[in-house]
Amino acid sequence: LTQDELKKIAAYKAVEFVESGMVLGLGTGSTAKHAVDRIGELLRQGKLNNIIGIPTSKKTQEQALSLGIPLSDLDNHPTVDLAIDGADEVDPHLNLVKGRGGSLLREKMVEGACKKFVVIVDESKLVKYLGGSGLAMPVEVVPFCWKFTAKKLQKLFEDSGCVAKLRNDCKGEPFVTDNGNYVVDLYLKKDIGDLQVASDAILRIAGVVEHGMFLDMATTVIVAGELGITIKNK
Ligand code: DER
Repeated sequence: LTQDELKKIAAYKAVEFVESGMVLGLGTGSTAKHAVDRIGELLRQGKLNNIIGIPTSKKTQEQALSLGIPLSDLDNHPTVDLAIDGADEVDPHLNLVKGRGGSLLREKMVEGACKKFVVIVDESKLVKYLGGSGLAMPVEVVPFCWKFTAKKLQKLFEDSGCVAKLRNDCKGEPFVTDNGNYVVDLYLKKDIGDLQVASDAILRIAGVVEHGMFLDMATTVIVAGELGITIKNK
């Protein structure tokens, strides 16, 4: 099975949790895309109705619009019944790294407002500790003096061999989020220890808007692997 087929399997499994009448958080990324497509298909077939989608990015908003999924936002629906989204890393306690697609702020707002947050991943996303994949740990920062903020972030985790890099787009310009901010990616060589302490320290830096660690937020993680589907509950 290809990685994308595994992502689709996890996504379709998660959509089985969707009931008519729900207010749904619609995730962002290549795995969540399958879930949104599936929801659109079930709506079209009449197997689901009265769904209201709360998108976690402009990209997902466009996808949902093209599928005819009715949309709203957190101002009108401050409580969300269920959110389905992917993740970049999942640790054994169901803590996540998200945001390599750059949508972490809106994702964290929506997923922080939901009763159930179902995460969908292929098995390659499982890590022993957050940052353990050696891939980016995203932090959304204001563009104003981003170098100043990046230096503070790098210093914060210098014991973990942290390197902070501004994320650029394909044209070599700074990547700009849906909210008009920049993303500084942290590359860690070692475990950063207590995640809540790390999270609080990051958020104390004035130029930081939000970070990509989603701690104690996932209620269920659906993992699609070569040997089948594993469902992990909080
Ligand atoms: O950027 C994000 O937050 C995405 O949801 C990411 O965490 C998962 O993206 P993927 O499903 O394309 O791997």
